[in-house]
Amino acid sequence: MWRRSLLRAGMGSSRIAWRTDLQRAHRYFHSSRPLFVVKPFLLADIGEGIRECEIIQWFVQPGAKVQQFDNICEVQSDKASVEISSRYDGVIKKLYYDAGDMAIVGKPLVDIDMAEIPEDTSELGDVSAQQEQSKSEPAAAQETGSSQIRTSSIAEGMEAAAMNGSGNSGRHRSLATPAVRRIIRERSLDITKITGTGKDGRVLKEDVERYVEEPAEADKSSAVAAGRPRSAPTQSLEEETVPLTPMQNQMFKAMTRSLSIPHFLYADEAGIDRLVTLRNTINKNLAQSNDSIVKKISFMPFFIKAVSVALEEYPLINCRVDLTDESKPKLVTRPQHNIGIAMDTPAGLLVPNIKNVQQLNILEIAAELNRLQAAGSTGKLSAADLKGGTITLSNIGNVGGTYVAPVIVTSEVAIMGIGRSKVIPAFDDEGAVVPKTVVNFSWSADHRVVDGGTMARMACLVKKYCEEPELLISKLR
Ligand code: CO6
Repeated sequence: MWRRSLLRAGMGSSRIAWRTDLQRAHRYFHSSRPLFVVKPFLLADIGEGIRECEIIQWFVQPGAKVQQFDNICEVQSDKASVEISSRYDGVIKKLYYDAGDMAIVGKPLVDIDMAEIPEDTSELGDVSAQQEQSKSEPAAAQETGSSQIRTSSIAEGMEAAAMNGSGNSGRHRSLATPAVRRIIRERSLDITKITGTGKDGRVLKEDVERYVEEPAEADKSSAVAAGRPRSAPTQSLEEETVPLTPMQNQMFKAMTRSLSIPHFLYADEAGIDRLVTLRNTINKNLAQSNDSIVKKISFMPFFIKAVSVALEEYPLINCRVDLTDESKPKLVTRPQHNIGIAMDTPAGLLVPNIKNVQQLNILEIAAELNRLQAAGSTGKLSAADLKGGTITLSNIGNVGGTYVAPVIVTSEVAIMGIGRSKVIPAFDDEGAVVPKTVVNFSWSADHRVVDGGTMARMACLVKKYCEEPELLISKLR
């Protein structure tokens, strides 16, 4: 999904440049081959200012023969996963990284020996053949003589990985199609721990699903890293060191950057009985309506709209801090209310945003929230869904917990936390005890640019719109 937008953002043009280069290299290759010998193949600039990428997996190992455009490895940056293909024909001499390492843009990825093309290629792992095989699914129809060579070289690759004791650091991970690998990555699983039941041990989608339901004992450590609950108590009392999942790596970097922001927390309680009544009325009607694509709404669309309407009065809370010139910090105002929603997905925390909330009504917000939730739960959020947020809401209420102190990202100046609503005893105007539905709203703001008074006033307005939703509705266009 990210790959598509990355291609649009620049990969496409760099591929074209490579191709022209290639054509030149190809001609040269045939006329003066001995001059090239071993050539380091550098990790090219993949755009968007990306300086390093994680090596997700290698498709080659030392000794493998490659041709131009054969895939060498798959890398993952902050924004996308990309398959890197060879610019040259030759034989891989050296891999500079293990899977899981961070590769630096502009530095060597592999060494390719362009002179060493053996006469009898059947002795080498043929990468193009391996890739062809791993792309075709199901693989049952591979019966030709050449496919036997492929099969053995793939088997060698897997054996080598096993001999390396290769978990994440293996040089050549187990077989799976790119689609299955993506599912594995999104769920932060380790492919080497999943028993593949496809041809030559290929990991199939159903193997992943079976594994998720009943993870093998050996994978307890990756379950720990991904923060999933353990299904059974472990016998081992030894400490383990496990790598961060790709999602944790991103979270680690984003939250480390957030440390540069001096946060303050402001919290209050809102009584939402009228909102509960309004929502019930709307949901009753939606359930009977054939017109609406939304069949039920949660409280979130109201909270989101309340924030957007309040932002009209407090645009500072929708700004970002521009530190391009650190000696002269600036504020960038943003007319769009692209409201980020912290989402608890199978892959971990993701924050897609609903664009231009200022132009949407409650049902339109609900429809977009449903779309993002469905995309989040199936690993289909796009780069566009994740980019461009201007403020975030983090509702922990569906998971549980009354209070939350959320953390701001560097492209925003505030975030709202929402706890689980509950019914408490309260006094009415006559002093009688009555049931009251309350929810805790908390706000973290960047104290470099937002003062407590401004945040409190904005928070009180959001609370008012949630306590008196008729007022919110009166503001809708
Ligand atoms: N109170 C009571 N009930 C709630 C609440 C609250 N706050 N929120 C949801 N729910 C109910 C909701 O009404 C649904 O119940 P029914 O109406 O009976 O169907 C049910 O929980 C499920 O709601 P759902 O989650 O499907 O929809 P909702 O629109 O409320 O929330 C979401 C969407 C994407 C926000 C949510 O699904 C989600 O992923 N929340 C977790 C967000 C998260 O992980 N935040 C932590 C980020 S890290 O902030 C952070 C500082 C740290 C802690």
